[in-house]
Amino acid sequence: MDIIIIIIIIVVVYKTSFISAWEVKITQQLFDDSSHHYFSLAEIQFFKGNTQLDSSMLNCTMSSTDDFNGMFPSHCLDGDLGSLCGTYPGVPSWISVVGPDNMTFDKIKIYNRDWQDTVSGCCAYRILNAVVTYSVNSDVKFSTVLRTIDAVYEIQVTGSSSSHHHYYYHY
Ligand SMILES: [Ca+2]
Repeated sequence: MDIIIIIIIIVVVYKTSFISAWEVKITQQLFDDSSHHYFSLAEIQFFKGNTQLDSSMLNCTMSSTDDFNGMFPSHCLDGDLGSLCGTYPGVPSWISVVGPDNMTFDKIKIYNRDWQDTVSGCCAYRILNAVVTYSVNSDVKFSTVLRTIDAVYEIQVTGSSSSHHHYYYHY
């Protein structure tokens, strides 16, 4: 009897923790090895107003990890704009960030690889045509396509809709 109760509690806690999560997923819809449509990003940040969410409360996973170059998933959220997270060539790529439902945000910032100089730097084009999807409890609230090659992408999140803005850094 006690074991049954414990199992029920575990199931309830598991389901509650699963349900109370949001996910932002960046998916490369193209898959072309010759064009290197996988990811290498510098950072993904979330803001409520001007306040950045505590990234230590978020979790990043990826479709694969470029271990050889040390592009671990944690590097998407480590606050270091010089450390890269990256997937490995050869598989369709996605990068997912999951956070608790009580951490709300209204802006996502995605720092592309070599965001300081996307012209002479490496590989900014890899993110082109990626789809950014925001979902709560696996229910998709919006998705937007990154149709330009930018240094930093800003995605405004308002209610169930979004607007996609982008801008460039100039040095
Ligand atoms: Ca980083």
